[in-house]
Amino acid sequence: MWSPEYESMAHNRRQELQLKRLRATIERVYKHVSFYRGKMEAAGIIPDDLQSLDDLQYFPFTTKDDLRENYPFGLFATDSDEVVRIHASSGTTGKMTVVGYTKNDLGVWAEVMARSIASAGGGRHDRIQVAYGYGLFTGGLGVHYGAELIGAMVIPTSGGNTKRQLQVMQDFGVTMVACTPSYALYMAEVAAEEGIDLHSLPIKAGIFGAEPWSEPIRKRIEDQYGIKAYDIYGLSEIIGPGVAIECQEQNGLHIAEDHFLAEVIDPQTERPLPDGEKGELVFTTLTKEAFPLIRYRTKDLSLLYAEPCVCGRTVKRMHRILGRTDDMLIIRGVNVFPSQIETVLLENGDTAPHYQLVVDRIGNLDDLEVRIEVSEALFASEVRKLEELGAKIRQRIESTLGISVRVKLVEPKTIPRSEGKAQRVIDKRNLYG
Ligand code: DLL
Repeated sequence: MWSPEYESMAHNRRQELQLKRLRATIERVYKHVSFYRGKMEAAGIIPDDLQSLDDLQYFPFTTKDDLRENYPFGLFATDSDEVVRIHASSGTTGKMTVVGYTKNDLGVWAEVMARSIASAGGGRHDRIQVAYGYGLFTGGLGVHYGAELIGAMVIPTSGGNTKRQLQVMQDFGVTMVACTPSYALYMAEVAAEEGIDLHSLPIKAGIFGAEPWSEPIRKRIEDQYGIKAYDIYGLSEIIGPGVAIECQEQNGLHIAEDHFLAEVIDPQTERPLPDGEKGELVFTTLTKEAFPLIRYRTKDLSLLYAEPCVCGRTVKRMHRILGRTDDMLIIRGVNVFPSQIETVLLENGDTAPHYQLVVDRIGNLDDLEVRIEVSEALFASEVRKLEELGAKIRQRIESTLGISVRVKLVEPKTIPRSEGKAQRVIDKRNLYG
């Protein structure tokens, strides 16, 4: 364990620590963020009403829409001079979800990531290839600083350039890799094509997350590399990777509960559910300075276990993610909302508002096909015109999403109409097992 005093703390002592930190966080946001003050006032509640951890249920939730409405820095709780890093991820429409970190926040993040790496069996003797993207995405830099803190040799390859990744993996004696599970599968496929025997390499473990994956995918990765594959969970809003990770038991993800307080709620009634019941994960940050969040609705479905783990950690565990309450897709590690594509299509006068997204995994790579109906007049026009339109739409979607897509213009009235909720997305990947 990287921080045994926190990871295996007695239950009642942790609760005392959580309450102390929670009260300080709520007081801070009440004082410094008008959004929270307004919401608490509207709910007729003040920070002093929080006398126990249980009282948190009376405080208002925060949603991704709230982040969007306060874009970019409206929810920050410190002066911008204190902010030393920004990250961002896709929002539901045009606007990104922007998050900020003080020096102290980066310290907390490195700490929870160091714990995560240790939980996956890593330490200062390891050589960790970080093949999550570096940039606004939190994956690359998040793992990077945790790996440095632990004293490992960090190899920041970032995503892409698969042949070079494999060369690094072989030549540098990589012992751990961190990337999305789908990229791990793709690298294994390319390794097989290149005649690289992954089993002969010293690599022993991988830290995989940022997208849903299932037990069969874990088994496949473990077999193909001859490693243990650990599930790591996190989201930019809460900190990035490192919110929770599996231990050697691979039986639920240990939540860094001294920094992030987890609840599971019924997404319909919004009432907290007891441990063991499936619902939507809600997190409250306990130590974040620049961007604290109170009761953030993740839209990720899971359940919590309170029993201590045989590994000695006493924190609560969460089940691997079981689905989402919304239509967010994760395609090649990038969060994609159908509404982002819809926005692009509506800006374009030539297409009907009927579209469908077909997602599949071809080989080991995610593939997104955007099917769009065109108007009768356009469909009857020259092929060249249609091709130009397709290319234009593709470019716009790609620049919005940051991933490549295929656009297929289809005949009028061929996309099924619905009488209720339109089925915009056909996801053939079966990601949740
Ligand atoms: O994906 C942070 C991260 C980076 C986690 C590297 C793990 C490893 P976002 O881009 O904000 O942050 O996306 C967060 O990704 O709400 C989940 O829906 C999904 N997600 C993240 N980890 C997992 C996982 C990063 N292990 C969103 N299993 C979250 C399933 C995951 N879904």
